[in-house]
Amino acid sequence: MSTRNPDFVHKLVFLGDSQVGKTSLIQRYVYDTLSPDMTRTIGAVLHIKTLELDGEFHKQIIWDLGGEESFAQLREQYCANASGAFFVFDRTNLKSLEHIDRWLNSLYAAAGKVAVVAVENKIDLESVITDAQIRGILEARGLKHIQTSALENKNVDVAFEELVKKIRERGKY
Ligand SMILES: Nc1nc2c(ncn2[C@@H]2O[C@H](COP(=O)(O)OP(=O)(O)OP(=O)(O)O)[C@@H](O)[C@H]2O)c(=O)[nH]1
Ligand SMILES: [Mg+2]
Repeated sequence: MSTRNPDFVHKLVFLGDSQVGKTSLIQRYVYDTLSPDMTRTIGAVLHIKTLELDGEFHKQIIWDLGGEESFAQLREQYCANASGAFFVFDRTNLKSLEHIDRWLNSLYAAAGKVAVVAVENKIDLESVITDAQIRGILEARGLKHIQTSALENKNVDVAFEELVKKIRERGKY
């Protein structure tokens, strides 16, 4: 796969509160591992993975952005020319979903109305958020939602495929 030049290059950013599992999802997707001693992401960390979809090669430049408030300004710079974004929330933490507009507003302000996929992470754990709450918040914002577990490797690759498809569809029209 790496020997062929990509047909497309996408810059993807990971948004969402600290500790929702952004780094874990990326680690799982890119390296198929999960470090037991994961620490908070300081600033921004780059990862690259190529995805083949319908015979086309999509090079994904993946920015893992630390979710802590103190990195807000830095995140804005990394969002500036993003092709798409993941908004990740943690199903054991309602606030991480309720904070959605902070994340989307700063993304859209920096990058314009780019493609977004919402990710409900930690589905291996009991949820404290009802389906109605999730639907209410996400549908009102026109977002599709993927349920993942970085820990158990559930649907992580599906989330990336969804985002690349969404970016690709927008590019066609
Ligand atoms: N049970 C469970 N725990 C998870 C899952 N994904 C991540 N975690 C745990 O959640 C904690 C936070 O994960 P991180 O990936 O560091 O979170 P983050 O969003 O990158 O946090 P910041 O870098 O501070 O923004 C860690 O203890 C992970 O092991 C999951 O799918 N299931
Ligand atoms: Mg992190």
